[in-house]
Amino acid sequence: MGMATLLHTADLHLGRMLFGERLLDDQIQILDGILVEIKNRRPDALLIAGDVFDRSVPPSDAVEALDNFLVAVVSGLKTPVVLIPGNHDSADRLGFGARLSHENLHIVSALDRVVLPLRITDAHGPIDIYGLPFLEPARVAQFLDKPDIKGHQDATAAMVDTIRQAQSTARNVLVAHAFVSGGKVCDSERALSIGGADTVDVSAFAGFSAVALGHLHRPQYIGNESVQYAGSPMRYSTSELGYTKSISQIDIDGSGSATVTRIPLSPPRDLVLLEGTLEALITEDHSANHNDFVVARLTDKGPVYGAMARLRQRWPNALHIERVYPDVGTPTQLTGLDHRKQSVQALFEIFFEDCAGEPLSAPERAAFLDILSETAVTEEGA
Ligand SMILES: [Mn+2]
Repeated sequence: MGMATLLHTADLHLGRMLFGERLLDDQIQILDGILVEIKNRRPDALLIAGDVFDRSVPPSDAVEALDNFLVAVVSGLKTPVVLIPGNHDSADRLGFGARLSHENLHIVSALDRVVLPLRITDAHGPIDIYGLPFLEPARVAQFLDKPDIKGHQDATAAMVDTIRQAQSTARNVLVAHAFVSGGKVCDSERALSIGGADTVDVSAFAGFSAVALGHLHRPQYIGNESVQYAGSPMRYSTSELGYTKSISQIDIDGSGSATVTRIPLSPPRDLVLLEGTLEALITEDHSANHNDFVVARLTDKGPVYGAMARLRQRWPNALHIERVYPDVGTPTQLTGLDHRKQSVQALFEIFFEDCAGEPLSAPERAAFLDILSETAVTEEGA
């Protein structure tokens, strides 16, 4: 007993849109859910590991949402917060007021502040929590005056070294935003660098009681429990289905070893993928909730008229429709066949069968010939 408890979240992406839909109201409800967990669990600190906003210049209502949340946590619940920028954030903008931070709001956005920890104390003594903002290797090279620093691996190893040199207590925690080798990616993370290696080996983080990471949107451990991603609190793409979103509770004992518990979050509207014909999606039973964000993968053949309007009668928050086209293999080879000697109808029948995976039906052929004869008349008249 007498352990220190930290709550860890990341990748809030406040202000994000999903298929054109604003998510901020849902994000605010998620933040309210996190507040409830803080109220119930009384952690020694809340760690927010970057990608607080979705864009470097966030919309003003997203800024207001973060402001309200921080006031509720820091002033309302008297819980200290450690906050770092991720690759989606502007470090300079997120660092507004950072130098005025007191012990209860600890924003680490500038490189010269990484050596300044937030200190918490439990029955066994102090624990220092360091923040490492998302690193631009070129800025780190300049800051440390080490021009040989090129990639994320070098930059991270060098900055963590400066933290190690500053350490003054046995138990230390690091909050960082990085792509650690071996992590599982999804579609809603933005690459950290164009070309070049953007991953960091987990060994760069050795020696901390716990490393609270942001960047990857799926909650996951890297190697062992002490190095882990909390994941995003909401699904931001259809590549993030099939598991529960959560925040992490990190408990640190007197010897400095960490145990992690995932606390599930329930989104007000979940993102679901439904596959079937439009008729089946509208009429049959589905496990999705009426208000969920639905991405429909339609298996209908041929055109479907007014699909979104009809889908929204059953699923008012349907966001997007995808079409599944049959896998028809390789196209018919016209080798040995002089296309100039083929009739338009014969060529179209080959084309249609290649696309649709089945030959023209009699009514389809009749419709095609109707259109063809109209076109021929128009062309002669031109
Ligand atoms: Mn992110």
